[in-house]
Amino acid sequence: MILNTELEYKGNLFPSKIVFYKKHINVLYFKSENGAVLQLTIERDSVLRFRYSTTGMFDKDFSYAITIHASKGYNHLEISEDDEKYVITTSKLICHISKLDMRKSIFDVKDNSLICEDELGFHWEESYEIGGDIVKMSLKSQQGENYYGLGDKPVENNLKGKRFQNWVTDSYAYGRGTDPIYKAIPFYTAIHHDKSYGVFFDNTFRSYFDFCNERRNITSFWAQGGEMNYYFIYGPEMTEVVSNYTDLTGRPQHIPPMWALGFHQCKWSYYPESNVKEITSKFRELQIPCDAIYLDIDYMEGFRCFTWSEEYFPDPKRMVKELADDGFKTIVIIDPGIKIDNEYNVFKEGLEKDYFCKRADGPYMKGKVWPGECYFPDFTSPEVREWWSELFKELIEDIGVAGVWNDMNEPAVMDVPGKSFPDDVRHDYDGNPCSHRKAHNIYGMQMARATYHGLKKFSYPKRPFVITRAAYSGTQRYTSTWTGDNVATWDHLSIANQQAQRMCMSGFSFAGSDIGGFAEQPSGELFARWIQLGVFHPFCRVHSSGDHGEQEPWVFGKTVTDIVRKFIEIRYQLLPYLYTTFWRYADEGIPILKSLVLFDQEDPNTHFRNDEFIFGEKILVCPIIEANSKGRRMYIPRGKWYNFWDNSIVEGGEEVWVDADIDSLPIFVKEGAIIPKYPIQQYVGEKVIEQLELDVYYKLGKESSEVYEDAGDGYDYKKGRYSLRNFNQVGKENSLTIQQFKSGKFITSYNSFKINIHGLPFKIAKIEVDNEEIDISKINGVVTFEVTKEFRELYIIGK
Ligand code: MIG
Repeated sequence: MILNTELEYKGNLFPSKIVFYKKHINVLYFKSENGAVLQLTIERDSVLRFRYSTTGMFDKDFSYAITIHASKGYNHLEISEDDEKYVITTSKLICHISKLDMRKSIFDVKDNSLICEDELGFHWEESYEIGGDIVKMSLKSQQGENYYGLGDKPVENNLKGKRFQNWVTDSYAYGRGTDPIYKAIPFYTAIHHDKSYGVFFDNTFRSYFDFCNERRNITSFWAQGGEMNYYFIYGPEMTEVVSNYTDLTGRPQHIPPMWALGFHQCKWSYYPESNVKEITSKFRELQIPCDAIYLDIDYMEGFRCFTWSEEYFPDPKRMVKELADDGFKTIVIIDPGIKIDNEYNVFKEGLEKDYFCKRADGPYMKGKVWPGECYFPDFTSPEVREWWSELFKELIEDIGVAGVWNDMNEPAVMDVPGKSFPDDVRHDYDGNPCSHRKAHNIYGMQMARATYHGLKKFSYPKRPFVITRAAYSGTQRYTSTWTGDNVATWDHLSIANQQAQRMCMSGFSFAGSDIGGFAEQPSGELFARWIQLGVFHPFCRVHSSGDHGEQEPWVFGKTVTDIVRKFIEIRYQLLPYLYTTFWRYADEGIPILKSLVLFDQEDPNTHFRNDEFIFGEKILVCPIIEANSKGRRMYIPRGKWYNFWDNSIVEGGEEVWVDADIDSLPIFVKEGAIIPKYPIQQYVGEKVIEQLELDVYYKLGKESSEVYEDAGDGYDYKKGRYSLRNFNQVGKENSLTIQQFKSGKFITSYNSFKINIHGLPFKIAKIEVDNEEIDISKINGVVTFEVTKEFRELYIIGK
């Protein structure tokens, strides 16, 4: 008779000595005497994949995170061995694998410096609770090592000393430190001795990361099932690590339509139609730029997806058209729960075709969400995704909705302790049938993916726009995201800043927070400060739960309205700059926001900074996150910076006080930058751009800048119809030269630039454009003149 009710703890098991080795092109196999196998794949010179089996057998190799477009191949691969170890050398790395116990260490090939080494290395625990192995990895933390990344964790940038869990969770009114929340992005970057590497643990089970929390000098990660399967990604620049991670897990499949980078207004909920129109008209009346208006769950008939409430929205097609005529895109919410209702087509079809998730013992997975009792499509089946994508036909093609908002896709279920499906629910997992334990973290991602494909199909030839709440690594290929149900508090303003930076650092740049806070109501001051931060986030939307009053830009009085307008106008002026930055992100995986550690990792001060960040490549922003502030202290990264407001120059490398009363914000421009600006528009496309403004910030020395433009929508840019301008600025004591190199076949609507030169240290004798002299004028110390957009060399000569 078994009386023991405690689970027996069997302790850790380890690979023993290596008794077998074989190589197949770029895949190496090492087998231990006790049957463990390490499969090491050389993905690239700087990317190694470590995959371990405790039984000698591997699962079918399948991942939702890794894109088929990931680059493969290396320049150099050499394998040697001595009595103690195998030595694998690429053009970037050297990896030692100990013959005694399979433990490994990785070095930089350039100087033989140690980058990362196993502590216990791979080990596992046979758990009777889960009826299988908990797979574990532990690494030594090097002296001065710090850690970043992990998606949406609402904590300070630097993760050292903390422990986290990855399990996608609906987290209404989460707070600082709440863990886990909506996303599972098991990727971190590390830095020590000026060198950075990253770890992507591609395991979708509930997983954990411990950064020197449990043990002072040990970083470990483990998962409650699946394989120990991770990618080691080397830099040495942290931006390269992030960019290599997005090479593996993908980048946005296209640039968003430019309007999606405008300002969005949302609330739970705007209805009926007259209310929607009231809101949109008010934006136009008050001349506050806005491109998108959202319909939350109340637009539907009894929360049935793909239906419209006849009472509130009797003629959606007409309404959407009228909104579009006024420059507004309509975006509607779609949740995963399908109401159990035999009169409802989507439900009937899903049932007939057997598309809903089932419990392990047979019946459908039934859960309560907004529509009441629901079944949930199994988005991990390709056939279901295809069906789902077709459901968008009417909404997009016929009614004219421009974007879809996927919510509750953790999946969230009401009135149950785990707030989600039970573990036993079955999933197809693209032909690798499994339980919810494995599919939970990617469920929302697969829903967003199916939604994206629907929109892509039916928006054609326009670009789709999708936003999702739940995500796993790789979701950035399909959609944008927001940080979920935050709260209208000052601390949440700071959390929003951290989360946006962290998402960018984690390869998912198209992110933003509910500006002003979702739960509770902000003061006018908090709202203004949040807008000031939000306009510098890749995704910029005001949203609130609506049960604590209004949250439109004008409800806090005239002063706040004016501040909000002023900052949204700055965003619209900077659209070509943001668009260029987005293009770089989509093309090369360069994060749109850069925490200071990403910007200048060699300056150890940056390893501990939280508030300041770089917007794009050249603009330094630091939000005001306390009430009653007239300014704040902030760290200015090394180099010279122009104060955006008055052109005064500060020398970085230290903390300084910066004035920023309620209508201002610390913003600085890197010297040498050329910042492109559009005129203020009430929405993207309101005006034909007749001139591009270029703000040139003089630098003694060289600096280059880029301006990327295309039609702002559609796919012609993929066929070369884009315009990429490369500007090289060379400043000398008595002259300034700007050279332009242009590529791409897109012809911009404007013919000239308006050039504003800031900070010129000499008096101008003459200006030559491609060797012809031109006239100049001077406004407030800023030298302003016009030149043709075709110029190749601009030469400013001092007296
Ligand atoms: O249970 O659709 O995070 O943005 O407004 C709440 C209503 C469901 C949660 C989302 C929020 C949205 C709300 N949703």
